Amino acid sequence: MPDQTVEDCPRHPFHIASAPDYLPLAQLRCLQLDRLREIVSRAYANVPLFRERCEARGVTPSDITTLKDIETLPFTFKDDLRDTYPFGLFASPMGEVVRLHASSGTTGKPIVVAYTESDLAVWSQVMVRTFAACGLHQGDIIQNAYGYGLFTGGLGAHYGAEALGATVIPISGGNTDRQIMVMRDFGVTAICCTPSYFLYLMERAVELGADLSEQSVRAGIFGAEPWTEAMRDRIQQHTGIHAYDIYGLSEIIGPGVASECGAQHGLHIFEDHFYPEIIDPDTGETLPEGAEGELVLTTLSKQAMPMIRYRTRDITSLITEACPCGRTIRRMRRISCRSDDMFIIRGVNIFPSQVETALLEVEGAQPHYQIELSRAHGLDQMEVAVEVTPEVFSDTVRGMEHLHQRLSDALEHVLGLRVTVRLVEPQTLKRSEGKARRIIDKREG
Ligand code: DLL
Repeated sequence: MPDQTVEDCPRHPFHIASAPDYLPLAQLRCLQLDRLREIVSRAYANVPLFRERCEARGVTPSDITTLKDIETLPFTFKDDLRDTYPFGLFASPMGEVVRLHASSGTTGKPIVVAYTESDLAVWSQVMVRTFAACGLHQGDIIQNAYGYGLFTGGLGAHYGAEALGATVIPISGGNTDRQIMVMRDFGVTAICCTPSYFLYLMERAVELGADLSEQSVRAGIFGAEPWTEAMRDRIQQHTGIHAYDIYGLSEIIGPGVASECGAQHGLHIFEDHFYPEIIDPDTGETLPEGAEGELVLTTLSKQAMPMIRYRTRDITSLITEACPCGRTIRRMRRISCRSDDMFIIRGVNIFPSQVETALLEVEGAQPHYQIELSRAHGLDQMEVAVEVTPEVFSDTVRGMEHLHQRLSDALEHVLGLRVTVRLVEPQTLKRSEGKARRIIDKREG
């Protein structure tokens, strides 16, 4: 193009690392099949548990000749990681493992995950693609408030931000007042943290007179816990930033499995590395594309710890239509819940995200809430504690009663049953610096 001038070139050229997001589908499927065959052979040769399970089913790596053949392979469960703790599923000798992370279980031992040098390179690349999909580029100043340490959030986002060419501030989680000072003084343009921690930052910023809507930050890269569209609306309206949803899990790599793009409608799965299936969580049957079920992921390139058909327990569905952004890799809907988080009250299945959606519809309620489950006389009880705004709190008793009524009605409408609502003063519920703890289950057994 001899006439091309510097002015004609995009200021932030298409990031080369994002190229696999746009592969023609036929090429992508061939790449996936090649990688699948290779990773299955690797796991079969090096991971005794996987080989035994394949043998029990009578399948060998050479039987995998199409992508659909993945359905003949055995699942891997979180308990497999616990049962083989700490290193039982590794497929590389320790001399090739250059990093370990761990995910703290609520009970007992954590699960341990491993990376070779090439795994770390893939991780950085998928994080570059995540940031690029969220509109970030060289020159951005990224405040990384995901926790550093054994949690994958901090270091995963860190190396991705550096590989993007952005400036990363490795502040980690917590120390909220300092976060706000840094955000303002360093001219931060994007922040990475859990959505619940960002809510806390928003609240504290107002108290400190550092309104985020007046600052340079334009994007939030939020993940590691479920959140709702209603929560996104709140965050975007109050701060003017774009709030993007990113998804990942330690067992697969950490953050960098899937990310929203500018369309903010579904998360693109980096499926040249992480092959998705949606199954019926009860029967294990593969569901037709578009149906909601449990996300199962296979790592197509992970060397140190290949995960074949890993049961994530996260509930979602794949979006079948093409995305306006032009990426060809498939999208999944935001994770509505983990199947483990669902609870049953008086025969009704309830997901915490339904509670959040209902609460945020009601003016006067804050996005700070907690669900408490208890058992009285053999019956399960559910109470939702929700903070009210300072205006409502200083209002008349009638005003509070009115809000109480509206919240009870909104919850009944969404959940299909009447639950107890407890209005609490602003700032009484514990704020999270990482993943929020929304449910306190006091039922024994
Ligand atoms: O949370 C990795 C991560 C770090 C993802 C930073 C995004 C950003 P784990 O601690 O192993 O890893 O927790 C994984 O968190 O199975 C989901 O249940 C949940 N989760 C992660 N991202 C989202 C999200 C990291 N965007 C578990 N929406 C997963 C809903 C999410 N749930």
